[in-house]
Amino acid sequence: MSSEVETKPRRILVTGGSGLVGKAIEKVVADGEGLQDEEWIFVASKDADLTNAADTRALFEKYKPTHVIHLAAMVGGLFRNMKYNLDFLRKNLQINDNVLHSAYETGVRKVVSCLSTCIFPDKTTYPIDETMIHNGAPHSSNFGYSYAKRMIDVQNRAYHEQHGCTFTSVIPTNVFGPHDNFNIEDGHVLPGLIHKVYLAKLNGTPLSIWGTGKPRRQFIYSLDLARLFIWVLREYNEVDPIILSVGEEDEVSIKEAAESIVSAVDFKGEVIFDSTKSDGQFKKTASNSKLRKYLPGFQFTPFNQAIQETCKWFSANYEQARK
Ligand code: NAP
Ligand code: GFB
Repeated sequence: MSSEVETKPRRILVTGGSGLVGKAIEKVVADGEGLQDEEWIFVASKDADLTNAADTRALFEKYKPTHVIHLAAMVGGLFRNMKYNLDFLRKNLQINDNVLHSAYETGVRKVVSCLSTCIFPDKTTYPIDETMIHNGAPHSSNFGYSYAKRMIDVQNRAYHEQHGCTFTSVIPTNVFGPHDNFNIEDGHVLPGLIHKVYLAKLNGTPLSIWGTGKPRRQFIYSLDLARLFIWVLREYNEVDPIILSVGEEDEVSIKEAAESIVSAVDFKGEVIFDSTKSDGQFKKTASNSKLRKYLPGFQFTPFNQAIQETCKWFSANYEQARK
């Protein structure tokens, strides 16, 4: 495992710093995983609209980062993607091109960007691995987001080939945790169900799980992903992406995930399945064997414990949570 040539001090700019993953990295750094000679800067759209090239360049001129963790994106669950594939495509293409080009122009030493396990080909063999990103069309529900994200991998290769840039990317599976987007229409499944079960318990109404509950997902706790991101920033120097996910054996059905939430909040009411709603992709089982080669001993937080912590956070922060 070669680590980047030690060049200190480091000023690390985290785009998308106010979001689910950004807030997790901020907490892990604040809890002591930051190093003496690292300055961490977390930015959001109020600091710069990264769809705007001039705003993006001004942000990089202002902070002059040596390293960038690039999280900023238009993000959403299945149902938001199905509604706005063009917006997901255009906005994410704009954000990614502006961030990567400003990083190159201002001499950033390393950029770690973010793909997703939902961008892989829909018709594929399993488990999915890092070599398969471009082997076919993504699922129709989120083709806009998927193609924009796949281009990050192409851009990284182009900056490396033409300018020798160390621009790489990680491929997280579905992420959840505190500071998620709990909006029921636009958010992802776990925050959506956590919000719905909170209201069902409060109002004595049934919990509605969308779809059949049969699709399968691997879920990674945001705080675990944060620790892995910091490792990638410091130690991983391949241009090729690396999947950051729990193992195939940790894949659960949507129904099982919902049962974990119901038990975490001790919901006793009726649970119904609304099969008029789409199931989306049935599965996107990803292999984490490349990660395991680098970090054989990394411990993921047990799923039920992570669900309990997230439900507790949501209930304690209901007023200010994104919903
Ligand atoms: P999130 O909670 O929705 O946060 C998105 C972040 O991007 C926010 O800080 C937001 O700033 C910022 N942003 C959005 N548009 C922007 C713009 N035009 N200019 C500047 N900043 C902008 O997203 P997340 O779940 O943390 O996702 C972070 C990264 O992980 C994304 O690249 C996403 O594609 C990837 N990912 C997420 C998942 C998942 O399940 N959540 C799975 C795989 C990969 P404001 O708060 O100011 O709007
Ligand atoms: O997290 P999610 O919205 O997106 O999960 P994907 C959708 C699955 O959960 C479908 C079921 O099978 C839904 O029928 N589901 C059940 C629900 N109840 C709910 C609910 O209350 N809310 C939601 N949202 N789903 C996304 C991609 O796919 O994965 C994005 O579209 C992104 O681009 C994300 O990359 C990580 O996991 O299906």
